[in-house]
Amino acid sequence: MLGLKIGSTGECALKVGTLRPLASFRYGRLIAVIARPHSPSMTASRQTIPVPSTARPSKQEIADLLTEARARTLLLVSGLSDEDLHQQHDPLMSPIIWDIGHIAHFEELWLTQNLDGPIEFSEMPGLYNPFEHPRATRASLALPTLAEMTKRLREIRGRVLDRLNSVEFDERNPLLRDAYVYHMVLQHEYQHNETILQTLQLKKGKPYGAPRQIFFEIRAPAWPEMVSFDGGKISIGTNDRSAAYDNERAEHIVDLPPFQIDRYPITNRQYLEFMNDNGYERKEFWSEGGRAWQAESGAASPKYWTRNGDEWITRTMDITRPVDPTRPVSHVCYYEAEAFAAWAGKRLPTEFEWEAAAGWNPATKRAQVFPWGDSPADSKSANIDQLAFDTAPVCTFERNVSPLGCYGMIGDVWEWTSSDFSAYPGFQTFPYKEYSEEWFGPDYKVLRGGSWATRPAAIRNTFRNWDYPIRRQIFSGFRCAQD
Ligand code: AVJ
Ligand code: FE
Repeated sequence: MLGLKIGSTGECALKVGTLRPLASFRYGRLIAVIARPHSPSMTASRQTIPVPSTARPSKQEIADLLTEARARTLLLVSGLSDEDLHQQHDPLMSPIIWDIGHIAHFEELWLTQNLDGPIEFSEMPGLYNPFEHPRATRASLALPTLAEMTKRLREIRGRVLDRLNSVEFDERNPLLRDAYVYHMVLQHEYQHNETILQTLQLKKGKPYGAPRQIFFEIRAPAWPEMVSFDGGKISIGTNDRSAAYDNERAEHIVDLPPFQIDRYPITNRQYLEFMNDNGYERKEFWSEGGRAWQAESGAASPKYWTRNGDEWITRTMDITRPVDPTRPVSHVCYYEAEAFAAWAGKRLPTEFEWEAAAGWNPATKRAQVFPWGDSPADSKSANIDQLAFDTAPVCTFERNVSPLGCYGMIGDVWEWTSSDFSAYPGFQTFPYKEYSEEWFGPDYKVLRGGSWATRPAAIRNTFRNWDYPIRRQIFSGFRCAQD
């Protein structure tokens, strides 16, 4: 019998507002990270970002990861009232309490029921089944109070850990091989954390008091320039079956013509040049879809920007300040990115060009998992893992550079690409069609690279996110390419 340190009766679930140090992760409010020029450094003990250490983690590691994921979810919502949690802050988003319940029931579905016999995703309890209730209607559901929900979370987690104790990692079962299903459930909680953060940025009433632990210093602006890719055959996607999603497979060779791509994401300074040059008014830069979006939204600046005299100010959670020219532009939709690129005489990269720029290593003739190599992100690698609750000036992280010389491809802002979300050759749904397959098609554009709100184990060079081209409540920016 394997004695999990985390109790199997449910005391694993942390109380909202309290954080206990974990066996292998040191997380908590004490840890602060202050970025210094070109070497973000810690003011407290070294921070270990929780990602599975091996393809085949031990049961203890899995339990620790589950505990840590829950502690983070609860940290994000710890200052919120029941009203904050139940309110529909925006028609695009669920009430936060719904995300929390959905996290728990998704976990129950995959880590208890499913391990005792195959289930369908559609067996998710009605209340928390995303397909039965569109986001805009979820506030009218009979959702429990936080106290009731916390109890529910604890009960489910207790059963999950009990089941983990007795599970046999049968390598012939693709769900259990390399603990895939555990990695999937962890990534699901991480992804809903980012969704919750989008809601918190949209929050009605008093702005969200973000529990910030990472702060950045003002930095000299990056000189915008492009780097060249010579063209040739590169590998796209992965065959990994321990953590990657079905839409990242199969690994395949793509022959890319030469192209150039921006060394940095587009900064607010560059975006302001576009705006000051009447970029929003000059129809020649806008596609048909872009014009329709402009007509419908009336937008003429990134979301969360407001004009104050002759200055632009922006709000990030509870901080309102002048737009920082050195940070990447964020909260722009695909059409805004497309129009900027047209104004600059450029275009958006395809997702293959993006992936080549992020990870292709011409010296080894292979694709790296991350821009800096194959080792997972830590707090020195990139602006990632939420606790900055903000973007960082584009040259804060010296290590966050790819073999081609592109900075900031992981973290800070998701980057729009020109690619539709579609299946790779040989695609096979695994383990449920509602994750990827249902969304393939021309309605969605692919975004790459994760944002500051993404947890490290939910991002890698091959990871593909997707959204409608009109969406900009997501933490989205872009960089440009050209032939
Ligand atoms: C990959 C971010 C588009 O939020 O719709 C969460 C992630 N899938 N629960 C989404 C997801 C199932 C998904 N995105
Ligand atoms: Fe989900």
